Formats: sequence, C-alpha cells, structure tokens
Amino acid sequence: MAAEYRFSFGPWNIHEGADPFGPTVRPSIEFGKKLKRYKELGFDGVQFHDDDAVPDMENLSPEQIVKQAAEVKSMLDGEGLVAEFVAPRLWEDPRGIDGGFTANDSACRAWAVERFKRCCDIGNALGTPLRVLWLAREGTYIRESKNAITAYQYLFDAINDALEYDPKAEIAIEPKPNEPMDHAYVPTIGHALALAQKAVDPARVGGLIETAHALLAGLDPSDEMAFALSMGKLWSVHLNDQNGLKFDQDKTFGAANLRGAYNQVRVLELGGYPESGRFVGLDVKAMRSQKADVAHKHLSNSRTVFLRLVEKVRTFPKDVEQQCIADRDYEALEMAVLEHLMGG
Ligand code: 3MF
Ligand code: MG
Repeated sequence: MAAEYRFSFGPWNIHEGADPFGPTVRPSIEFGKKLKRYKELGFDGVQFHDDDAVPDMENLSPEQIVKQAAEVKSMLDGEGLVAEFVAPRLWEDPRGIDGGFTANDSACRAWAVERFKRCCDIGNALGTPLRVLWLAREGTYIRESKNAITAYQYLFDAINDALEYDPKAEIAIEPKPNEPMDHAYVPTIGHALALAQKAVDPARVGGLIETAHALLAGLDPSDEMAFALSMGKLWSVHLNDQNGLKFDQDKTFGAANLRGAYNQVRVLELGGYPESGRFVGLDVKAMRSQKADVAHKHLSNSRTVFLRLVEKVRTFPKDVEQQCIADRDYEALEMAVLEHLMGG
C-alpha cells in the first residue's frame, strides 16, 4: 500500500560535511555516482538547483545551457530517474549577495530575473514544469536597508516575468523565516499563497513546505501543509526535523519529534497527497561526524521512518478516534495516539 509514495532528494543531501565552523570531512562524490545511489536508497526523483544540472551555467550561452541540461536528462533516463524540480541558486553568486530579486542594485535584480529564466529552460530540458523558489537572501540583516514594500513588488514582478517567459512553469515557493538572513521575506506558506493570488496566473504558483522552516517560524508543519493542501497548493514537501529554535538542522525525519512527524504524514494521508503524484522530498543532512561510507543513511532512514509512519496512520483505530471525538475526551485520544506510536 505504502509504496504509492514517491521519494526524492537533491544531490546536496549527499555532501562533504563542511559547516560554518569547519571544513569538509568527507570526499566529494561526483554527480554521476550520486545518481547511482538514488534507486539503491529507494528514491525515484531528483531535485536540482539550476547549477546542480549545469554547473558552469554563468559562463554558457542559453543554447549551451539547454544542451547540457539535455545531457543530464539522458543520464536520468539511463538510471530510470526523473527530475522533480529545478530551483535557481541565486545565493552563491556575488550578484545575489543582497538577495537577487530584491537587491537594491537594479543590475543585480536584472541578473536574478535572467537567471530564473535560464532555470526555467533547464527545467524544461529536464522534463519537469516545477520550479522551486527558496528565497534565501531575499530579506534583510538590517531592516532599514530595504523598503520591504518595494521588495515585495520586485518579487511579484520576478515571478510574473518567469510565468510569462515560460508557459509551462509551475512555481512552488519554499518559505523560510530566517537563515541566512536575519529576517526573510515570505516566511510562511500563508505569505507564499497570498503572493500566488497576485500572480498573472495564480494557478501556476503554489508552495513547498519544509518541516524545519515551519518550526523555525514557530509554526506546526502539519498545519502549514494542511493550509496548502486545502488550497490545492502543496506541490512538494521537504521533510526533515529540527530540535528547537536554532540553526536549520535538517535532521533525519522524525528524529527530534516523532509525533510531529506522524502528524505530517497524517495530514498528507488526509489530503490525498500520494494520489496527487507529487514527490515526498527529504531535505535531510548527514551529521558532520558521519563517516563517508555511511553518509547516506540519513536518506534511507528518513524514508523508512516515513513509511513506518504511513503504516501507523493507516492502522490507527478510527473507531477509537471517533468515539473520543464524540465524547470530547481528548485525553483519551492523546493516550490512544501515544499508545499506537509506542507500539501498544
Ligand atoms: C535551505 C533549503 C534549501 C532548499 C533548496 C531547494 C539547500 O534551508 O531548504 O536546501 O530546499 O535550495 O529549494
Ligand atoms: Mg529545503
């Protein structure tokens, strides 16, 4: 039954272990070798940043970019994999220092819009309409450094430019309230979907919800997902976990809060997510202490936890739930959930 879910991750989820306080601790694995890992680990979908697919894209013409992306598509076909989405990586380029779309420098804003268009070209060459916007540096360290009202207008314009440029594009905004910025624009799915309504084609703008990002905003990830599902706008998820309000940890799904993970799975089940054909993305990070030959377990473990929780959701005694709700005995309901999760 549970096999109907399809899973994805990005090549950045197998990584060398550098953090802001220390260098890499594991050797780099080339992209082709990472691709071989997907099926072994139980994954069918590959998430891309534009430059994961075409690393040197800033030095290539639009035609060369499409040609290289087409080569990557052949590699995916060869492995029986599909591309889930492509996201423009604006935050590593010097022109993205001040945020790209919302930069104060108009030349940087123009660069960001062009880069998003190239990202759309790459998506089409890889055979996916989904573009993900994680608005990494679109925000401020210093509130007075930008006019936030104008910044939101720039964002509307950039999204509309991409929708008009690429009639196939479906843009899923991945909200996050902070990090790397002190405060980021579009911190929640509510912001993202309000923005979608203002787009030239609202039907082509939706959301991707990441567990840790919702938690960092002080919100419940399952309710954030429920909101997007209720609007028909949950187009992907980045499941992981987060132990309190600190840096974005990207821990193994369920590792910090198993019940919170259960509720995310429950809402995906209630919302018919598997039937939508959308991927369950796992945006998880191997611990820096993990040795190189086992630095993929965070991915397979997250998938296993997810599937075990699907079973838990499907086997929860519905009659007990209904009775507890009818009696308004939520203590009993809570205990039934805990017993069920503990295997009782
Ligand atoms: C940052 C993230 C990002 C995005 C990715 C795709 C590196 O907190 O979650 O992962 O998910 O850029 O949009
Ligand atoms: Mg993410």
